[in-house]
Amino acid sequence: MVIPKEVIVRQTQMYIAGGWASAVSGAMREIINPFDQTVIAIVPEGDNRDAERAIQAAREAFDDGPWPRMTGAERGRILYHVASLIERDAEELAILETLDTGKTLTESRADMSDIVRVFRYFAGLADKDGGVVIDSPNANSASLVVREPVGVCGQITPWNYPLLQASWKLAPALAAGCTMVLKPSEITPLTTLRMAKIFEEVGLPPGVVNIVTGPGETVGATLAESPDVDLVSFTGGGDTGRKVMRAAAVNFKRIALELGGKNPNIVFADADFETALDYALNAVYFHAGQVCSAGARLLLQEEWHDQFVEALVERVRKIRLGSGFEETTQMGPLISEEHRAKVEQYLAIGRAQGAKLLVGGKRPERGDLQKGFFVEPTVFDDCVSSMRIVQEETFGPILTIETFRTEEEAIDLANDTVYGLAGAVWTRDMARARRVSRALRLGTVWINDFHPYFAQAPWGGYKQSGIGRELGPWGLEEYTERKHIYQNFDTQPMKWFG
Ligand code: TXE
Repeated sequence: MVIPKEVIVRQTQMYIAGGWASAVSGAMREIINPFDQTVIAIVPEGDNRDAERAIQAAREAFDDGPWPRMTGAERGRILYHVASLIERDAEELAILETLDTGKTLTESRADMSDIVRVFRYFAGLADKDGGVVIDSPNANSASLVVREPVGVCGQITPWNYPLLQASWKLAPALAAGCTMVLKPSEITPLTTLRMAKIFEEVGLPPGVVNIVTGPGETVGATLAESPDVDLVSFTGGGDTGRKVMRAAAVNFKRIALELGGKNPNIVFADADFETALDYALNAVYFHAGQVCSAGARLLLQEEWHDQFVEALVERVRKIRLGSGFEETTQMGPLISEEHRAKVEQYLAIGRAQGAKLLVGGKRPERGDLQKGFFVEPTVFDDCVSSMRIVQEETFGPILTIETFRTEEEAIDLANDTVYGLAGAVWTRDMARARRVSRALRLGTVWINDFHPYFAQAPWGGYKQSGIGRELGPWGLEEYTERKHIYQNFDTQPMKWFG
């Protein structure tokens, strides 16, 4: 595929206070295409000073600007406009996302469609909650509970779904009337920066959305710490999540954390064999396994083990690696050299701890893939709960297989991890599906499916997968304060004292 000229960004700037800015330090960072390591753009490498500038812009826009004071319907109208412009520019944004992340263009296009839906959903929700009147303690009074925006939000996003994750945070925060500073991952900022052009085009008041590029340790940490930030929403790894939570304690910020998962995909021997098999592949190898909800743990009922694994491995051998821009490509590279090193470490740990490697487990040999950060899709059989590849998020194309006999055993195995994000149950027995789905300690359970997430449904985890929910009315609630206004209609002295 020939990439249109206008999509190749050579240099871009940050978006602060409604204008384009370089980093205070003047530093720049090269953005690399993970398929061939070419430099696709050069962006400012901001630090705490840039973050502070953006926080002050968001503070002013919140304290004195029009955005929090508009009606929900007015904000909704602007968000509908944002959605239409994303739809208009979807192909350009999808190409940028594939250049920056290596994911297939088909996946990037699907991301853009999801993003449009997210903005439309929150545009529609913006004027739906005008507050409630509650029963008050005496007949001469009235009590009103109203919804107000939390304030200035710090939003920190990862590299696996750069613009999709940004939309999950931006759209509800905007609908609620907040102002914000968003820090995209330092290695995948391009679509988020491009999105700022859309905010400019719709005439969003200056300072409502600010985008600051730069490392987590400076820009991200400043957002988490600053006493001028009222809420921090973070998606990323657990170790960083801990730091964000600690830093947020400075002023008791509201926090929302999405920290990944180690998600069970439970296949009972009464399921639709072909569909369960097909989805098991999609569950784990989509975006090369770099998905927080990746179905990286296949729990297989014993009777089906041999035939299912044989058919699975046959399909895995046929997965076509390549450039995200080739129509035949099914799986792209990993995001970076550093991340591939982490995934390869897990391959070694799996072998050392006695898992049986059935396929993959190494870099591909094909000549045209040598510059990309590829790892072959991998299957480990004979896995047990105590193995690190079963317990820890590898965030790569690694499937582990555990075998169970009974429903109870499947539930125990599935819940035996510190994570609790998502998982699936495959069975034709709907009573069992209901029992198992209720017993799983997960934020999302799919029955006879894997991966559907959409604007109307809450997304977030139990246990160490995070705090809070994104999307749906719950996603809006995260950006909302509730204020109780009590009005006394019978103003007579109380004479309690004196
Ligand atoms: O994530 P980080 P990394 C998991 C996955 C992956 C691991 C590490 O297992 O292998 O995390 O990935 C910013 N204060 N997930 O190191 O560091 C950082 O700049 C504030 C799961 O890339 O968590 C980036 O913008 N912010 C996940 C964002 O945090 C800081 C998706 C996420 O990066 C910071 C990605 C700090 N001190 C990785 N340090 C998911 N839940 O989907 C870094 N950041």
